Amino acid sequence: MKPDLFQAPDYFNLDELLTDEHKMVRDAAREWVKREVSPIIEEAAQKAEFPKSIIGGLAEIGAFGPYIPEEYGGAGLDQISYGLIMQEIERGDSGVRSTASVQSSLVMYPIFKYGTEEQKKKYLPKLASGEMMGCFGLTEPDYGSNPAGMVTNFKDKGDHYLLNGAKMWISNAPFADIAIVWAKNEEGRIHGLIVERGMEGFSTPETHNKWSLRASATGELIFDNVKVPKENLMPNKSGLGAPLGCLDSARFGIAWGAIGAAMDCYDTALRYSKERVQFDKPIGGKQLQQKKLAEMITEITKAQLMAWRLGVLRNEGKATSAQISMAKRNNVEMAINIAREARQILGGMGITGEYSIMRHMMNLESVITYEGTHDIHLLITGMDITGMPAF
Ligand code: TGC
Ligand code: FAD
Repeated sequence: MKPDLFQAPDYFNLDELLTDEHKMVRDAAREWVKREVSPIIEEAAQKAEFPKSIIGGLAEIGAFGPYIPEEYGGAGLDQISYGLIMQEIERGDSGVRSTASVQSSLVMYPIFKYGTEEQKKKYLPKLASGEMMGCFGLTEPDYGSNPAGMVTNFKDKGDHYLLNGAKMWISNAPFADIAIVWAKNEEGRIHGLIVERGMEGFSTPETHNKWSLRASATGELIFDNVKVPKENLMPNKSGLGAPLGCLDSARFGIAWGAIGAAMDCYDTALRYSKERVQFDKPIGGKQLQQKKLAEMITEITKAQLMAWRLGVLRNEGKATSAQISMAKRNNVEMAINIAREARQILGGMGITGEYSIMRHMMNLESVITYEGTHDIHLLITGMDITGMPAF
């Protein structure tokens, strides 16, 4: 892969909207990605291996629980810092950002919000340091967009719960130490359970042959009469709103992360267009290529503004789930369109691993599907403005 020469676009001087702390956090993440992710990510993706060596670095830049209070090992940062960290990591690779998103928003967040004090003390500091890794099991083979229909269930057996069922498409599952599992009790009410690797009857087979998110490990969670201690149930919220509340946090991170992937594709294509000569001139001097590049920077700038405003609203506790859905949907579509256009600017070189664009493009096919598909987020906006669910 070519050396990482990334220069972040900031067409509307958005840095002026950031505090010194935001910039410090962002720059630390940016430098770390250049130093530790860019040199190894192409090979990891080609080999379809999650690069475990980066776990310690992710913890050091505050990517595990950026907004979890310091007393539980988190970085105690605000939502914009969280977004900026996700942006920088996804600039490197969506799969690496996935690992951080899952750990922060889908594992640490539910324990912090819905767990007992004992659960917080037991798990959060180790999750923040990367000593322990987690995954989040909501999706099932027959219930993806419609998680309310889940069949994974647990029964009260007096001194423990007995858990049965299966989850699929679970990021980090193959190596996670714990799984946040959403399952129905005997009354059909959804609860979150903390399932630990090593519990008898719990297995995590890896999903192979992915053309997307190849540097992220994906797997199933199988529960065959797993005895879960009663103290592993998170008691402070139940119902579908509990997992969906975690998704709000993760979708917010993706709205920022997708900008990172788009910025990397744009920056790569811009540089290439100035260097690549055809018909005796750099292709960047041709109107057709300028149209592509000008539209890219326009769309990136709009997405940056939306993400920043959403961050302000989230810091004030005012962002709605529907606003988060709109930002996730818009920014991921923006990124995937930019990746497709940027790849064309590189011609044949665009399909090789010499450049990051094709990897981003394939990764974004997962990002536009997980955490709610593109269609589901449109229907969430539709429901919000009309008051009528059309799912
Ligand atoms: P509905 O009846 O609308 O809602 C049920 C209850 O949930 C509440 N609620 C929310 N709460 C918090 N945040 C949200 N975003 C919420 N959306 C809804 C709602 O108020 C209600 O509460 P209550 O108290 O009245 O019971 O539910 P529905 O069954 O009609 O479904 C709505 C729909 C389709 C929007 C929802 O099911 C959905 O979002 N589906 C998409 C599923 C999804 O996103 N799955 C993601 C799996 S995790 C993943 O992909 C991780 S990838 C990680 C990575 O690698 O980065
Ligand atoms: P389906 O729900 O079957 O949807 C198929 C198509 O039908 C889509 O185009 C969808 O938009 C459309 N559709 C569905 N319902 C409607 C409707 N009502 N109206 C119109 N169109 C509709 N899940 C987890 O729980 N944890 C994870 O860590 C996780 N990681 C993932 C990692 C990867 C790489 C991938 C690919 C997925 C991951 N997922 C995870 C699962 C992901 O959230 C689901 O794939 C996603 O929610 C869609 O579910 P599905 O694949 O079953 O598609």
